[in-house]
Amino acid sequence: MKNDRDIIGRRALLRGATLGGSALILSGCDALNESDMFRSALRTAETLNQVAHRSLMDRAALAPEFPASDISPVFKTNGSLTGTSAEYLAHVGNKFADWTLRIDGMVANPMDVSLETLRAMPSRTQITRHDCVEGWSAIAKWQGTPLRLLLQQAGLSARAKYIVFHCADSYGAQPYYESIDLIDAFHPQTILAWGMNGDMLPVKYGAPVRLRVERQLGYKQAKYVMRIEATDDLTKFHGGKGGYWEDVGDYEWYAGI
Ligand SMILES: Nc1nc2c(c(=O)[nH]1)N[C@H]1C(S)=C(S)[C@@H](COP(=O)(O)O)O[C@H]1N2
Ligand SMILES: [Mo]
Repeated sequence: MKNDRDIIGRRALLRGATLGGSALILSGCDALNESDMFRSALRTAETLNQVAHRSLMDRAALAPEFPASDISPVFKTNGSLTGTSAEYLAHVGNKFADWTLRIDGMVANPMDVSLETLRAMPSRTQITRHDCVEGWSAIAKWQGTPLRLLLQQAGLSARAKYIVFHCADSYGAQPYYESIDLIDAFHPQTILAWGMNGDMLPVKYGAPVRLRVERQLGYKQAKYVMRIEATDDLTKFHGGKGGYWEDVGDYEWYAGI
């Protein structure tokens, strides 16, 4: 291939001879590349690639974490303050002793995981800021099981695209639910939190487990998670937009911050 440069050189020279000196600045090495349209399409594709790459890198970035001194003395609550299903209320009465988290859908091994098992798994602790679209923020320390560990144990199907979180509360008439894509599902800060500020997660904050998906807004942080379902199609759930507020309030499905 050492001749390429010579060939290009000769072509450019030939062009130079017929089109004038300006043709010499073309660095094309084949007929296609000599077309302006092709070259500008290539440039666009390159830019798009860079944008895609940059946004993927951005999706992988960590949310800021804070020192313990920044933990908010009062953490506001919003939405449901308890699960509402009869099953959930029975679990509260029983201190979640025989509560289990269902993991199913597009997985090889559907599982029911007890709170004790969840708490015995490797966990992550993070002090992060929760941002609600209604205009308030609060910082808390969350401890929980990385979602990716559960998905790996359950044998997530290669065809799955989204993870749906089914909650134990209805807010108004509709059951609360949320969903995320696999980038967020495998993000290191995406945990099923069972601890808050060093204590067991209180009921008003979503006991026994809530989702923390730290790169997104408050309404994605599903409380009272009872079931995690892997799927390739969000349109089949409830209003079809992938979450309670997405369906009811026309909120964005991807609520990145
Ligand atoms: N199951 C469930 N999860 C939910 C909600 C809810 O009503 N039900 N509200 C959401 C909204 S809008 C916010 S801001 C946060 C509030 O969490 P907090 O009560 O712990 O502050 O939970 C989110 N997750
Ligand atoms: Mo919110």
